Formats: sequence, C-alpha cells, structure tokens
Amino acid sequence: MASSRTEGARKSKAGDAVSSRQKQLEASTQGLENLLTTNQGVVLPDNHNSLKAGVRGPSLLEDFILREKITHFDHERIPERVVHARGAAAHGYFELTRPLVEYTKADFLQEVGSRTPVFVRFSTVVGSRGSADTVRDVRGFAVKFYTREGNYDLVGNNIPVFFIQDAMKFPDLVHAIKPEPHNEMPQASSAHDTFWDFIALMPESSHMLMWLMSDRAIPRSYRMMEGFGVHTFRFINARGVAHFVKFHWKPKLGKHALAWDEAQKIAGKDPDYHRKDLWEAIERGDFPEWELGVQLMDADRAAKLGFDLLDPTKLVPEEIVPITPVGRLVLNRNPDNFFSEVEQVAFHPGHVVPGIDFTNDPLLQGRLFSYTDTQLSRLGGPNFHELPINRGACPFHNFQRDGMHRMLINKSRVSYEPNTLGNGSEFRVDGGEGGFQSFAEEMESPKVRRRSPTFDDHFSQATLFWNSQSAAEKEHIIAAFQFELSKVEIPAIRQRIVDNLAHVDARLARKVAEPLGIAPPDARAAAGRPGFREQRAKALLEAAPSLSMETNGNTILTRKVAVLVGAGAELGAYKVIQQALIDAGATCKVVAPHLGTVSSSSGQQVPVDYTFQNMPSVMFDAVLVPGGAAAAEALAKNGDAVHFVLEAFKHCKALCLIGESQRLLQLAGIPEDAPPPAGVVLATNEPTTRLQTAQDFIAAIARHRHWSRAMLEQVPA
Ligand code: HDE
Repeated sequence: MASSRTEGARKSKAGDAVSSRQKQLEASTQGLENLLTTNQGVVLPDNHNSLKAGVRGPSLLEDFILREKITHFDHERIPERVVHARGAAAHGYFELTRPLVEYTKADFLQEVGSRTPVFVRFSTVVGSRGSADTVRDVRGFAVKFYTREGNYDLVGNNIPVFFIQDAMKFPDLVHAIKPEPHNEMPQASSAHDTFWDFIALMPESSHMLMWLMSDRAIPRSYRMMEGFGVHTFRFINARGVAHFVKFHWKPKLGKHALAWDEAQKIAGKDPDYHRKDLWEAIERGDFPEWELGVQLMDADRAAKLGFDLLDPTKLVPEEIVPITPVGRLVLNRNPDNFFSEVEQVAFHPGHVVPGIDFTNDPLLQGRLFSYTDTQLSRLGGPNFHELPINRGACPFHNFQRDGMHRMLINKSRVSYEPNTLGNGSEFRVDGGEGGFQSFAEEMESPKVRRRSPTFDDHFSQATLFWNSQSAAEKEHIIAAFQFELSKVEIPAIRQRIVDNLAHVDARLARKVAEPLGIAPPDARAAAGRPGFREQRAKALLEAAPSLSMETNGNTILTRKVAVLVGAGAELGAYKVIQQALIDAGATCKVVAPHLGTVSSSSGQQVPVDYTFQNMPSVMFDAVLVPGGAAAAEALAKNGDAVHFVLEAFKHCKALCLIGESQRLLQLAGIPEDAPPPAGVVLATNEPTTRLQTAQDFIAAIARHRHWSRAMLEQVPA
C-alpha cells in the first residue's frame, strides 16, 4: 500500500542519513574512482597475477581476489529463454495520437500527445541464443510500457494467429519444433520430421502454417514487420463498459521480406543481420517507428463475425473491422548493456493496467500462468521485478518479502496486512472503485476439459490467407512447403501434410506434392484422421488484400545500395544518381575488389567501403554499377563481382547498370537485345538522362523486390 505521510517523513530522515554517509565515503575515496576493486570495494593490487607460493609455485586457495573473479565469470550465463531465446531490443516511447477515453480508462491512453517510455524486444522463437537472425520463424514483438499506473506488457508476434488453440498443447508444439532430442538437430528450423509429424496431426494449425510458410516468416528487418497482440483483449472504460480489442503495429517503412535463398545465405554471412540492422538504424538517428492501431468490437459485432473471437487461430480482417490508429511507437535509444536489459527483461501478458483486461482465450489463459513461472528459473527467483529494466515507473508497495536476490531493504517490522503497527499507519487495499477491476463477466457453466465447438473451423481462414496472396507470394509459399517437406525423412508425414493442405486449396496441395515423391493429395484421407473438423465458417470475404505484403510501402528510406566500382569507372552519371539516392534517404556504399581507393577514368581516387568478400550482395537492397569500358571489363573478369550482380538479380533486387556495365546482365543469361527485366534500370552516361535514371532507380528500389522477375532458374548464383 502507498506510504503514509509519517512513512514519508521517516524515509526522508533515513535519506538524510544515507546521503551524509555517502558524502563521508566520497571524501574518503577521492582519487580512487578509477581503480579496479573487488565487488566488496577492495582495491586490487594487480589484475594479471594470481597469488602463488613463490613465482613458480602453486596458486593459493587463499586468493579471494582470483576466486571472486572466476566465480563471477563461471556464472555469467543464465538459462536462456525456453522459446524466443534470440532477440534484440531498444528503448523508446509511445505517443498517443487519438484519445481512447470512450473505450478504456487506462491512463496512458487518455491524453493526446502523452508519452510513455517503452522497451521493445524482437526475437525469433525456435533458435537458441546464438542462432541466426534470418531463419524461417515467427518473430516476437514484445512491448513494455512503463506507465504511471504500472507496467503494461503487450507481448505479441509478427503473425496475427497461433498454431494451437489451447495452452495445453504448447509444450508439445515447442518440443516438436525444437531440435530433435536424440541428436539436437536441426538448429532454429522447423524443417524436420518431429515438427511436421505433430503439425500433420493438428489441423488447427493450418492457418498459422500458411503464415509460417509465407514471406512473413523471413522479414527484411525488424523495422519492416507488423506486430499483433494475437489474442482478443478487453478495453474497459470508466463506466465499466467493455469492448473487445485487437492490437496491431504497422511499420512506417512498410512490411517487407527477404528471398528464402538470401535469408539462408545471410544466416551464414551475418547471423546478427537483424539485430545489427536495428542497432545501426538507431545509432544513425533513423529511429524505427510503428503506428499502433486497434480493432474495437462490442459484443454484438463480435457475435456476427462468423467465428469465435476467443480462438487464437483466427484473425479479424481489417476489411471487416477497420483498424483505428491511436498512437506511434518510436525506438530512439539502444540498450547500454545487452545482458542487463535485453536478457533480463521479463515480459508477461499478465502485466496489465486498469482499463485493459483479458478474455477467456484458452491460449491466453495459459500464458497468464507461464511467464512469471518461467522467470523463476531464468532469473533465479521471485524478485526479478527489482532488476532495473523491469522496475515500474511508479512506486510499488506490498508485503511480499525476501527470496533470492532481494534488493529492496524493507525496514518496518510489519510485513502483513491488516495491521496497526505500520509506524502508526494502517496499510489497506483500495476498497472502492479504484485499482484494477476485472471485467465482471457472467459465468455459470459446468467444469469441463473440452474444446468449444465454436473452435472447430480449422481451414476457412487458411484459405482466406491463401486467396489473399499475390501470384509471386503464392509461389513462395509453395516453394517453402516443398523445401520444408523435402527435409522430412518419413514419406507418410509428407503425405499427411499435403492431404491436409487439400482442405486449404486443391492447387496448393497438388503443387506442393509434385516434387515430394508421394501420392497426390487425398482430402478424404485427411478428413478421416484424428483431430480433423469438418466445420467451415461462412466465408465473410473471398480475399483480404491487407494480408498480402505486396500492397504497401513506397519509400527508400534507410535502404542500402551497393555501388560496384572497377578501375577506370566513369563517375559522371553515377555521382548524380548517388546524390539522388542519398537525398531520398538511402545509403550508398562502394564495394570493390580491395579496400583503399579505386582509380576512376579521370584518375580520381574513389574511397572503397567494402570488398566483395566482406560485404556480399545479400547485405544490400539494390546495386548500382557505374559505366566505363575498362571498369566493366575488370568487373566482368572478376568472379566475385559477377556473382554479386547475378545474386542480386536472382534475389529480385533493383539494379541500375550504366553504359558498358550492362554487359554484366548478359552473364545472367539475359540477351543483349531483350527488354530489361522488371526492376532493372539500364542507363547511359548521357548527362540529359541522369535525373530520369535516378528517378526510375528510386522507384524500382521502393518496390522492394521484383518478385515477378522471369528467367531466374537459369541464373547461376
Ligand atoms: Fe510466449 N512465452 N507462450 N507466446 N512469448 C515466452 O516467456 C508461452 C505465445 C511471446 O522478448 C516465455 O519470458 C505459452 C503467443 C513472446 O522476452 C514463456 C504459450 C505469443 C515472447 C512463454 C505462449 C507469444 C514469449 C519464454 C501458449 C504471441 C518473448 C521466456 C499458451 C501473442 C518475450 C519468457 C521476450 C516468451 C510461454 C504462446 C509471444 C515460456 C505457455 C500466442 C514475444 O513463458
């Protein structure tokens, strides 16, 4: 309970005593500030040698300095998160742009312009802490709001639905997708038998599976992915009126993906790709930004959706219930210490504030238990809320006491409620309307261990997702299923998956099955297996364009362009185009066979940023190659340069080839007289065309990728 005035007075006396002790200490240690000490403050005599019996003698157990240092080192690791072990995070703020007074009494959602500090952690789910960033996986998107009423955690993902409907299945799902227990392989990948075996027997995962096999699971950047609260939550206003709410984060830079081949290569070339991208953007001052949107529904609206809002395998298409933008999230400060902040942050969907409440989604209900429980072993006890990154912005008072790693020194003899001895004050709870009030939902039902029949539709939204994808996105999904299932050793498992897929879309199932050495998909066989449900909701929509990633973004802000420079390059057109790219917010880096400088056709020395070896094409969004006969000749003879261009072409990136450098395209098998493929800008050194070329190239980069580009199979990269 809140401290009383007397408590306050006592605290301030205690505060005076502490500060005078502090002053004495400071005086007595003046001049020692830069000296190394033990954790107890003893100044070290030497930090290179242990205490020995003679210079060549054995080390002594007595050496408390050595023992303290080694002991601390021995315990530098804490257990990694069971899931979401690999992540990166940043500080920032949330600013309200539309008041939600009508819907919720949450203090931080009342006043336009009010800013709440946040800490946001992005993560992959399956891999261990040292795994690669760009694996095919769901991404965590966890936001801690340090509000004046307590911490509020919105612990979401970059995919709006989940694999399973009930928390009871979560340990099975995670055991199935993690490396197999007998040989601990494969790392950070769902492409193995146990995952697909489990999934084949859980048709409720069909919708999520479509997202996991789509480009959503290989984002270009954390800064370019959407976030979702997944479950349906409740807003409650000051009058106690409730609305259902779904949360959405929309990235300012648009939602974009990598190519699958590219993602795999990056996993080897730069496993830190996403965390570095986030870190560097913030260091440069390109602060990542998202818009928070909410879908609000009253009970009547929810009843007319045709599916159950409590089912976390369903989404509410924004074409049906529009998203209201309510605020912006800006990340503007990197952590000071990865361990203390990113590793030790403890999120929990149960950290809510008055005005935000749960629903009976059985997946959410299980999560409400899991997160505190997991911190007990990960952070070593019940006092993790005292770690700096987890401390609230408002004071907290209660009679929870002691336990491992307690930092707070509680001074009173009173550690119970009710009491009268609390230094004359009586600690009590707020018996009125204040504090967190749970929504008084009516409940009068038998106790059962069963799934609601309203959760029985396992396929209609998987089909909706499929129908909403562009032709290129559909091809990517087919290829992803083929890739994953080709890694599955047991043919019967492959067969069960394609049989299930026949209930999503017949063509999808057929195409996936083709190269897998199994029989054609058999929808009837799937329908006869355990867990299968026939029910299909009445289709609300044929397709929902918002589910595709192709319908967004037209900026080149923060995009990286590689400029391949060979000796003798002509700089005229290149300089104009480069300036236009920089003005539009992109960065250009010169890549050449060696560091130092490269001579241009006029003898000018061009400083080189990277070599072909240390910065391959997969690290860039687009490629610009200046003209000049000698430079083109030199690049065409350099296998690494040719590979660079071909690979960028194969990954459907924008390319701008000036003058003689266009011959590099023929090495990709594109005939000289053929029209340029989508996203390839061919330019001359002619001064009058330079600005137009720059504009065309900017437009091509803004499209992100030219997925429809033809003739890719023949490109050797
Ligand atoms: Fe989590 N989840 N989860 N999860 N989850 C954890 O908590 C769990 C689920 C999510 O950056 C763990 O502190 C259960 C859905 C994120 O620190 C653990 C169930 C969604 C993060 C846990 C789910 C999430 C976690 C592991 C099914 C999207 C990383 C370490 C009932 C809405 C947070 C930890 C961070 C982490 C349990 C399902 C999101 C074990 C039991 C659905 C973003 O407690």
